[in-house]
Amino acid sequence: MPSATGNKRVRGVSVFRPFIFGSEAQLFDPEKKPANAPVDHTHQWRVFVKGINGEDISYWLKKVQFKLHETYAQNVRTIEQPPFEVVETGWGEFEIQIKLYFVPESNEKPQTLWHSLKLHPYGPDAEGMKERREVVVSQNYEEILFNEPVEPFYEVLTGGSAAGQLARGKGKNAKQGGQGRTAQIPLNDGPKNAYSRTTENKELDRMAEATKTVEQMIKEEKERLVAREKTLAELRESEGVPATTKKR
Ligand code: SLL
Repeated sequence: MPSATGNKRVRGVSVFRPFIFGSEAQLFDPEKKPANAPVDHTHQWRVFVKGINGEDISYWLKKVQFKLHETYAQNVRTIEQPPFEVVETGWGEFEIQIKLYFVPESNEKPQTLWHSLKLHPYGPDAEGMKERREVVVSQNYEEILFNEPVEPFYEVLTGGSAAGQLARGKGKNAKQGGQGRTAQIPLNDGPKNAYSRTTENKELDRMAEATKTVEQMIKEEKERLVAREKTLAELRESEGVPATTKKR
């Protein structure tokens, strides 16, 4: 059904939004097995869809439907607000269907992802990890690309400002995305982002320092000039030359 909020697309623009989806699982602590867990269950797990560094993604993601294995009662779980996750217990691994529903302004169809729930440690130290009952994390970084979003959604994505346009330029195939809703750079720098508000502030401090130095130099130069003019005036006076020459 077409959205009532507007269908005009922003031509030549793609906006992407990053997110993480995956699971975390842990073998029950033999002493602390949840009382309500069925006897054959061995693990506690969680499947989720979330923003990067805890970023709220609910401004573009409206709800998430997780489809669990049929062995689960009410195996279709719809989560309408963050955290978009299902916490469960179980004994076996299976494929989870994750369906992303976007906010109504988007006029976008839902998109489906698949995640393999991992309960058992894998990799070179699998045995050691099992021994230590380490949390088994299996997650993926993903980016959703909205090609030529409808205008109201574009507004939502970019925080209602044209600032997003500055991120990577406007025009055909321009891609926008990143941490926030605008082109604002991240707070701190890291291995993946050399530019942050911290580095920007440092740069501003350096510029303020440099400005101060330059102002001091100008002040000193002016003082020298005044002193020279004074000397010149004195010389002229001693030679009987008028200190100032009137323009005619
Ligand atoms: C397997 N193909 O055989 C998979 C199926 C099913 C997992 C795994 C608990 C269900 C319940 C549960 O862990 N199901 O008892 O509610 O490994």
